[in-house]
Amino acid sequence: MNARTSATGADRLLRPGGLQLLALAALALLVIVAAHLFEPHDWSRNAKGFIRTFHGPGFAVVALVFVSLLRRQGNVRLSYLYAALAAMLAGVVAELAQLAGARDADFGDLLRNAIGIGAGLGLAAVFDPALRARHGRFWLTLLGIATAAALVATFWNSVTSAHTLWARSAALPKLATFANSWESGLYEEADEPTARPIVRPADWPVTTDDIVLWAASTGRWSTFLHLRPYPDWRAYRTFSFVAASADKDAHELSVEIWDTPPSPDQRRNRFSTNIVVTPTPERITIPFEQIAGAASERAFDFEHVDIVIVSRRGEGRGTVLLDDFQLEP
Ligand SMILES: [Ca+2]
Repeated sequence: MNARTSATGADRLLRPGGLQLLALAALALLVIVAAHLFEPHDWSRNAKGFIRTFHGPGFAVVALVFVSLLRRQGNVRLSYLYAALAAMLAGVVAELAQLAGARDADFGDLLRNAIGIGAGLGLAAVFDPALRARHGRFWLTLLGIATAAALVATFWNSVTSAHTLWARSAALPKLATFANSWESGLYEEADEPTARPIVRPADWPVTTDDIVLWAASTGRWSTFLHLRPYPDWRAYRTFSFVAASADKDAHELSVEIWDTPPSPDQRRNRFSTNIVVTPTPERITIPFEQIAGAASERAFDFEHVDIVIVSRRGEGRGTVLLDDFQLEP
């Protein structure tokens, strides 16, 4: 007797036919495209970055689901091949859909997808009884190692990014002290690659930790720090940090604090002030009333503070020390 005709309803669900597979694939594609077009405008930059790290893990799950469905159809190797092709194709369609949307299409994303798909399929293959019966210990071990490497590569960014987000909120009211390696994830966007944490000088006023940020400029208007701070500042009244010239000259710095526009067609509020730093370290304090004064057509949004930028005005070379960015009640 034909096993298919005697299949129970549950069996049929577990062994879907061609039409059901097509319907499931269409549904999966819809979910994947929707996830790619999801762009919450008032999220902080780091939170947006965090959801982007789900590219690899998302496609690992997609590939795992695809291959589990296809494996019930029969041919073992073809199931893996078709699952890989279907998942890659879904990724390409999702990237193309982004061309019309707010987010950018990205070839790097396709590479991350591919590694994620490899991780998902590898995981399925390692535990696949048909493959385990067919291949020897050597190939299974090799597959296991490759799968473990792909899984680490796939989940690494999500884990470190989640840790940075968690540590950043746990560190409040400190915004950046430069003493923790996770903080580098908050200011890595600085366009001057010359900023680096160093051991604090002997006479430094902040003694809660031993590290300050040393930053150099080589030309005009160099950005020393491009900080993506914890965004919700509503419980505080003052923003402050410690700064000093790291050479014998005084330097004029520009401090900018931007909020996030509530929608892409609205402009952000940009607070900007200039300060002079000398070799003697000083705490620069900026009350929120001053920042609120920069608001144009809407109030400054202290719930969604986006970026703090410290840059240098003027020409020529200059080095500064920055430390202990914090909020105060
Ligand atoms: Ca410090």
